[in-house]
Amino acid sequence: MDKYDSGQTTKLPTMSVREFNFDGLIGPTHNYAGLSFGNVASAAHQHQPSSPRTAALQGLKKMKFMAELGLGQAILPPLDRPNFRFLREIGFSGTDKELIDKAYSKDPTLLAACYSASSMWTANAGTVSPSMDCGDDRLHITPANLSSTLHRSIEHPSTGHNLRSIFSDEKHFAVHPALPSQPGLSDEGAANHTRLCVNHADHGIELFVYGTGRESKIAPKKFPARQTLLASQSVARHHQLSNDSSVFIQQNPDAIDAGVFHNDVIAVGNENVLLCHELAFVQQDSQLSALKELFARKFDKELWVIEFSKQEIEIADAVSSYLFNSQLVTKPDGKMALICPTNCRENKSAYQCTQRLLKEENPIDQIEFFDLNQSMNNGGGPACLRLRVVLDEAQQAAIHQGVVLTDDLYEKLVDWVKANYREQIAPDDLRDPKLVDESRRALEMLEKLLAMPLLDE
Ligand code: SUG
Repeated sequence: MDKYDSGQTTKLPTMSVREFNFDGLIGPTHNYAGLSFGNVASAAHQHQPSSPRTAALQGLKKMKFMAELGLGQAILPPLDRPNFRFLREIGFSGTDKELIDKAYSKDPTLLAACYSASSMWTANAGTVSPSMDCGDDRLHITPANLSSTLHRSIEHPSTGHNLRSIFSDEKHFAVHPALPSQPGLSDEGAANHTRLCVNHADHGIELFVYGTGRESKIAPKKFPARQTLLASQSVARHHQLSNDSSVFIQQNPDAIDAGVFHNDVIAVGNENVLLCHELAFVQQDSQLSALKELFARKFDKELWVIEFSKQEIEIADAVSSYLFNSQLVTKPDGKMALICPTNCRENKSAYQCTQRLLKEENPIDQIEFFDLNQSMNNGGGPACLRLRVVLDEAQQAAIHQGVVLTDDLYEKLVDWVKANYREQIAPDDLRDPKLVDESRRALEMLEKLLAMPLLDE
C-alpha cells in the first residue's frame, strides 16, 4: 500500500470531473422561531430578531470565495415562502391576512413553520451519489423527507421540483421522490452522508450515518434521532450503490443528546480524509478500523482519519463552534482547504484544533474563517449551507446553467438581496401581510435572474 508522503498528498486534479457546491441562497423570510427540537442554537435564538439581508450576503460572500478558490459553485434557490398551501392543507382558509391571523392565533409556530427559510441548509436538501458510484452510471439524488420537524417536512415537494429543474436531463441524472414521510423512514439527506474516495473522479465508498434503526437498542434519550437506518438503506438502494461500497454506521446517541442533531456537526470527510470527534460514532474504534480496511482493500490507498479527543475539544465546544461543520474541499492544486465559521476562531479549543491540522502532516494547507452568524444562530454552519455534487464534464454542461455562480450572477444576486430583503425581521413581523408581497416580488425577480420557475402557485 502507498504510504503518505508529500508527493502522495498532492494529487493532480482530473479536470473533467469537479465537485460543485450547491449553496442555499438564504431566503427573504429568514427568522429565528426556535422550531428545531434538539438543535441548541435554534432554541437559544428563538424569537430574537434576524437579519435576512445580512444572512443572504454572508452566504453569498462564502460562495464567491469558493468560486475564486477554483471550485465549482452553484446555488439552490430559496423556496416560495410563506407556504400558505401548507396552512390550507391543515384546514385554514381565507385571504392571506385571514390565514396569517387564524394560524397565529391558533399556534404561532404554525405560522412560523410556513415562513421558515430553512431550505437554506441544502446539506439537507437530499442525498447525492455521483455517477461513478451508481449502477446505471447516472448521478442519483433523493430529496430528503425531513419528516422529523414540521417546518422542514414541508420542504421536499418544492426542493424536489427545483432539483428536477436543475438536473432535468434523464440521460445523466435521476432525481427520485423523497422517501415516504413517516418516522421509520426519517431522512435528512447529505448531512448524514459522506463520500470517501481517492479522487472525486473515482468510484467511492458512501458512508451513511444513522441515528437509530428499527432493531437497534441504541437510541438517544433526550433529543430525536433524525436519520434512520432504513432511510439510509433505502436511499442506497435507489441510488444502485453496490453493497461493498456502502457503509452504515450509527451515530453516538450521547452526541445527539448533546446537540449533534446531524452527523455533519461532528464529522466531515473529503476524498481520502475523514475528520471527526472521538465521540462521533457507536463503537468508533472498530467501525473506523473496518472503514480503513475497506478503503485500503478497494483502493490500495490509506484513508486518512483525523480524530480529535474530548480533551482537545469537548462536544459542547464542537457544537457551539461547529468545527466539524466546516467545509473540507480539494483545491485545484490537489491540496485541501477547511472553511470554518468564525466561531472556530473565537473558541479556544476549536482554534487549537485548526492549528493542529495546519501543523501536522496531512493534505490540509489552508484554513479560512467566514462570518456566517445569521445561519449559525439557527444551527447551520458552512457545511450545512451546501450540497456537494460531483459532476463530469458532460454533466456540468447538462445542468441548468442559470444557477452556476459566475461573477456576473454574484453581482446581480447581491443587488437583488439589497433591493428586496429586510434589514430585520422580529417575530411579530411574520404577521405583516406586506412581508408576503415583498417575498413574492423578490422570488418573481429571482425567477428571471436564474431563468427557472420558483413560485408555487
Ligand atoms: O434542521 N435549523 C436547521 C439547521 C440545519 C443544519 N443542517 C445541517 N446540520 N446540515 C435544522 O435544525 C431552525 C429554524 C428555526 O428555529 O427557526 C432550523 O430549522
